[in-house]
Amino acid sequence: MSYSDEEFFQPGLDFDSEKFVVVDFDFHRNPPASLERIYREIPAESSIGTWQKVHTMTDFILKNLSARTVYAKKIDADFAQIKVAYPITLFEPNNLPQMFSLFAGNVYGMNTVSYLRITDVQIPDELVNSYPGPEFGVQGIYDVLGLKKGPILGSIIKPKLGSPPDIHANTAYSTWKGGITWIKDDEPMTNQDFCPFEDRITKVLEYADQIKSEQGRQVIYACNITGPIDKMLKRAEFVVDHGGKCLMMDVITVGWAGVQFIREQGFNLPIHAHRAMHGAITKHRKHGIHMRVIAKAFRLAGVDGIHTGTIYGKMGYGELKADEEEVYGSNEALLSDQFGNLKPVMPIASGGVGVKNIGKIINALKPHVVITAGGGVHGHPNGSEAGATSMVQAMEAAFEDVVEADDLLNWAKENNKTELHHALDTVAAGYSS
Ligand code: CAP
Ligand code: MG
Repeated sequence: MSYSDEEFFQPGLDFDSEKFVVVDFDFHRNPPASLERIYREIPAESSIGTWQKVHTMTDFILKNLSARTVYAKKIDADFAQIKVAYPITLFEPNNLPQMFSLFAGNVYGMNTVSYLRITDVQIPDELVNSYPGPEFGVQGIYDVLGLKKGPILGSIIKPKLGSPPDIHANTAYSTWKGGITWIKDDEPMTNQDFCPFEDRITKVLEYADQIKSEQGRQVIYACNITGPIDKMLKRAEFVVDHGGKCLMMDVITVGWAGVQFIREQGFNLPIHAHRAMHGAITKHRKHGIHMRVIAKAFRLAGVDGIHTGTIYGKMGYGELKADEEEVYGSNEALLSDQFGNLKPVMPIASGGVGVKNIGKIINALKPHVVITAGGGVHGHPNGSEAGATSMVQAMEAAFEDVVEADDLLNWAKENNKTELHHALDTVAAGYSS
């Protein structure tokens, strides 16, 4: 029988967790394949094996390099959960593409599984520490901003695309003026004819300097450098040369190698990781890769903040328990102090954030979180500055445990928070499906 070698299936094996990467898989079989066959096939096909014994296999390889299922739990006739231990020697240090080609590669294509989902990964410190990890991390971000802790309020320039550089920059200025600290380009905004990168960056950074002199506070503009690696390199250099304080990349579409490359150029700027397209990988409950695994991977690569969801916004499963599990699980992966010597990464909460739900988001995710709102700021009837101030006021209310919409309206009236009052009165101040 294919995959018959006992090495691939050793439930209860006593192994040194410092010498093995352990991957948690959920899988649904594709009949007639049996669960028992797949207990062996997944470790075999994601390490040294294939469907047929080969004359070139040696005992040494089989005994020392085979991945092995060390735990298997049958949930029902078609669904099982397994843990597969991979000898650390299978992994090239500091190489994310190879890591995912190994345990998240061919196994997804096998015709014996109908669904396959990686739900977690445990990586020994020896391998974790072969990666650079974040240069700044949570504390480094606070240091750049001169803050003791979060939450940090942010915004995304809207419309998502289309504004020319001067409008884009002026929107950023108004939003900072209203009290927001962290401004980012939207994920598909890179270097289009309607808003050339260098013109946009220059104009926005001029306003960042103006805010610093007017308000005496450091603000952040996360400049989206997303693109082919040579273009990202030039764009990052441009941001550095013009006094920028933060680089942004769409890390899923840029890819493991692109992120590792930019991180290892040593630009000495925080990296804001947008996760556009993650839903194609993380969203299906039976198939794909849990966001906490993606979060761990980009912590290895060395981003300083990454989007992981809001629980209460427009992204996610639209089911509270599932959204809590995903966001809390991902943020724990980012903030855990049990991840080699790597610094913690700042969770970024975005998507459908408005004055009506930011209080719940703050209470769920504080203190270490950047919360960014696009529509929730720029949809304010009195403009972006008022929208920004309404978000600041909603955060003040949350610190006084005033979170629910009706209480917020009374609080706004009693405390003469007109921008929040208007936001609550006149706009859908928080996404609802
Ligand atoms: C939010 C946003 C964010 C996504 C990211 C957008 O805008 O700018 O990119 O929400 O989602 O383009 O939709 P709004 P996630 O504030 O107007 O919703 O953080 O889940 O990856
Ligand atoms: Mg966006």
